[in-house]
Amino acid sequence: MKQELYNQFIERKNQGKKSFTVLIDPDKVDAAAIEQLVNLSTEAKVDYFFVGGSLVISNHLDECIKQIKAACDIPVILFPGSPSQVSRYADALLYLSLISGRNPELLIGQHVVSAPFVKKSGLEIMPTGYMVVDGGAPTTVSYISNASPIPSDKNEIAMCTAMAGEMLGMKLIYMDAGSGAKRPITETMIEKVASHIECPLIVGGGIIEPEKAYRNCKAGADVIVVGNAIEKDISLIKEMAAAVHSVPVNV
Ligand code: 1GP
Repeated sequence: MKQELYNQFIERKNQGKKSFTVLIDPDKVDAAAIEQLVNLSTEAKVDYFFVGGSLVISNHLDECIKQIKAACDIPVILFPGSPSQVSRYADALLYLSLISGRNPELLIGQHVVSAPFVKKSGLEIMPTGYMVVDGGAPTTVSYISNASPIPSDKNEIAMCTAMAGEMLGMKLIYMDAGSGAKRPITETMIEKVASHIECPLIVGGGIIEPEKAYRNCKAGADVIVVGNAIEKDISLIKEMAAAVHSVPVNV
């Protein structure tokens, strides 16, 4: 199986380099918006695009990705809310298992059904332990997943969940307070999780200030994901990327 992008994640982690990711929800962008996002992201040296959403209603996922790929070299990684969100035009796929929930469909069920189709896509597959943490309001992901999030102050539960995910073979851990969360994940929880796993840690959900992105990285996040805040104010791309990239390398 392909490991190109994953190796880049590991290399960056080993070098102590933090990465900034812009989340693009295909339902919320048209061609003009994609062009603007790509231009600003290239200027700001954004490291990755995640493309996906809990619900993708429109059917222009392929077109959206083709447009991004034609306009820049920033890798496009699918962040699918359902097995239908697979596009062979992307570079890789976060193969998410909702390890914080107890809904067997999202732990393994949907994977079984879509496995031949996913394999055939030829995409680089990144096995990801997906952990939803309570963000202070019901988000689309918590409703759709029909699974309770980890309470925001239960750092030990988060830590044990991430450890179990890694020992089960997950190559990435993604802690998400959900898109548009009122409260992003605390630095104490990030620190607790990061200090007990070796694989790269992705953190997202409700991050609206560059300072918070910076503090999350200092606490141990390797990749910061921002969607909503950028949809509201596109100029944040530059500030967010600069904040994440300004975290000192801990050699
Ligand atoms: C959601 O982690 C992502 O799955 C990003 O969240 O849209 O709140 O930035 P926001």
